Amino acid sequence: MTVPPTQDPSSSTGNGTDHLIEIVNQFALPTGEKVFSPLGNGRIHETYLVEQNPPAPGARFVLQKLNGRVFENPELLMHNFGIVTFFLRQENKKTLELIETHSGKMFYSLDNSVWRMTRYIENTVVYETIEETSLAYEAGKVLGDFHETVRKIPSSDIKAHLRCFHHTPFHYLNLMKAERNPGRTSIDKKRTRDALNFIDERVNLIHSLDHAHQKNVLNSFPCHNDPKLSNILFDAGTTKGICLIDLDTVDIGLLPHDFGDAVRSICNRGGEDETDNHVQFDLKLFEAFTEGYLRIMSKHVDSQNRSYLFTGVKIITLELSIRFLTDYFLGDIYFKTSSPEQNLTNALRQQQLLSQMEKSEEEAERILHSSMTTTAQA
Ligand code: GN1
Ligand code: MG
Repeated sequence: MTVPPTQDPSSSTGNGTDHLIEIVNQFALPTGEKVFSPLGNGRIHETYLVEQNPPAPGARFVLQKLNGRVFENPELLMHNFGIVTFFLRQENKKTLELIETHSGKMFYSLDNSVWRMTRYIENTVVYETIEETSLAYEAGKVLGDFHETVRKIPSSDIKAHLRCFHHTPFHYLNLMKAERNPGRTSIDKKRTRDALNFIDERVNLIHSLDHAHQKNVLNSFPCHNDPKLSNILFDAGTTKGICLIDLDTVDIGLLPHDFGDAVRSICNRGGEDETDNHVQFDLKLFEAFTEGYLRIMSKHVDSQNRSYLFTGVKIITLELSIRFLTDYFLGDIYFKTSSPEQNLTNALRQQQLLSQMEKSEEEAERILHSSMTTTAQA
């Protein structure tokens, strides 16, 4: 399923988007009337497509209101955004292009909100789910290309701005607190008990990557930290992978987390949401993604990182289930939701996905082994 680039554009002269005009006017854009429309299905930010009216070639932009609850430090976030996009451009890789404000700032602050503008990348699509292995292969190349470039950035150039973003034990602790002190009155006792039991049975997994990191078994480097399928752009004509978007989570991180998050979303043919089809972890998509990724990155994936790749896949799936469930208990304060049960259902869907991953683990490890060997020889 693709997400259309525009949905019912509303004119800047009406339809409840008037407040956006003042914001858009802060950015160094061509003059003239603009139309706005909601863009994409991100769970965190408000995102709009801004188009020139009448349309003009190359005059489409993406306006985002950053979620200040999630991203408390926009200066550091935008610093990382600047460094990463600079490095990518230097290596002739496609990436997001920032539109500065008239006063040369990277974002505009208004009433405790932060707004940021980038150029819309034309002739591209994003997918919520895929079936074709060729797309999974392309997605693997996109993440591989990204890692290959950002690993050259000195870690000290990247500013830590995400608190414990992929520290799974931290999320587990938050879940325990939320369960004891929920923010909603009506709780589905049966389904939450099942979900909690599932998590409790996997406490070792929760701590596994953290332990490895503490023992310096896994080195950290600049990561995307949210390379899910819908954060990857594909060429609308050729379906070649273009680049990763949504760079707000760029921070120092662990390779197995990025690898895992991409696999979690790309290889689930059922999709992430309660309204989607049945969860289905697809080893053919896994094989294609892995091949695309390792074709570029195998020379940089040491034996330690290699041995934790599938752990990364499982842990990020469990972690997202923990985060959805926590948000359910807290009353849907973090993720955008469109129904009261969505967070709980989505938590259970990630658990179904993890169960399938566990059943496929032996085969997945075999694929990783053979892909490492063939790509190293290529
Ligand atoms: C959020 O912003 P978006 O929709 O790309 C979330 C990710 C989750 C993802 C699940 C900052 O990503 O961590 O994996 O939803 N981003 C943040 O769909 O929390
Ligand atoms: Mg995001």
